[in-house]
Amino acid sequence: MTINTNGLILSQIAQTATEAAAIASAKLSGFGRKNDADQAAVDAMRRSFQTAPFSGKVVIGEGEIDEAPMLYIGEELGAGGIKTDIAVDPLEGTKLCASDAPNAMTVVALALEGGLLHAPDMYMDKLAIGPGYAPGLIDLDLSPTENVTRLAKAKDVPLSEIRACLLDRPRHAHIIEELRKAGVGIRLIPDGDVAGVFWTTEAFRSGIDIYFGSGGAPEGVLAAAAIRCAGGQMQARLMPETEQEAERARSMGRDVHAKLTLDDMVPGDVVFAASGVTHGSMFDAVHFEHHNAHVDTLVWDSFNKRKSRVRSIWPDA
Ligand code: VTB
Repeated sequence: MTINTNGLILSQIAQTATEAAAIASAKLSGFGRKNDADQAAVDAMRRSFQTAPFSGKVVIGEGEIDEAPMLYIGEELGAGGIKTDIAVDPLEGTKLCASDAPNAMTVVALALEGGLLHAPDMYMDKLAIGPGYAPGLIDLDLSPTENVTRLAKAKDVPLSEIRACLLDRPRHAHIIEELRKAGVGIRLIPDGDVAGVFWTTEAFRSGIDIYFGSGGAPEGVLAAAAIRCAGGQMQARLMPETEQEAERARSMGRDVHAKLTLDDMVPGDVVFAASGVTHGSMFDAVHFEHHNAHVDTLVWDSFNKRKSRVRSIWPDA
């Protein structure tokens, strides 16, 4: 067994960052203060990156430098070491956390420099399934009916045993209607499509086989990191809504209408880590007991093809 030390180092850095952010935001779960919960996650994550043994640069973060003082795109972090691209969603589902609703989590993806698509902040259409299927099984250019029919056939189950996940938004009404007609079950989520896509990587645990619909492009790249690690399939397409957004996509070297493959979004090896904040389909909530914080984390390291589920206990949290 050859061990890739970059994968090991980045796994540790990613895990520490998602755990620190999860503990900080969990202290504010259920208090109706989504901005405070988000800020706590951002502060904790940034602090953990500052002392980490790498030379990191944020490529997907809280926004441009003029709109986000911390973890902004281009911010350089770390105590020196491997040149790393950082993608973060310090608190995915700020509203979920504020109302102590299920599935708020903290997310980090780390790749060597150039290993992650610098996705502009706009909508992205997403389609994803987990591992174990023949390459090319699903396609964004096929109808939802065709995609679920192919999936059911490949899984050797009736359509009624397929579960699809979508963000609960009026813009998805036509997909929902079509999937209902096709006869698959649907989980509509109020927020958090990184989790929605990520769930397909462990359908046996989450109950979700396929993810459909549009959400944030940065969230799409983070989710693509998980799909890549898991050996699943994902396609996406940027959805600029204004000429300004289209121009922004072009200026970042993006063909606005191109179908993005997993290799376009995550061209290199990557580490994906996520920790649960509130309880949910993949994680337990952070649990505080006798000043200790118990945190549930999943770390995936494609450098070493290693997946770890970790339950850490942090003292004096
Ligand atoms: C999306 C999704 C995120 O917020 O950005 C969504 O990718 C906002 O979408 O996971 P709407 O504009 O439709 O509200 C999340 O759900 C949570 O940050």
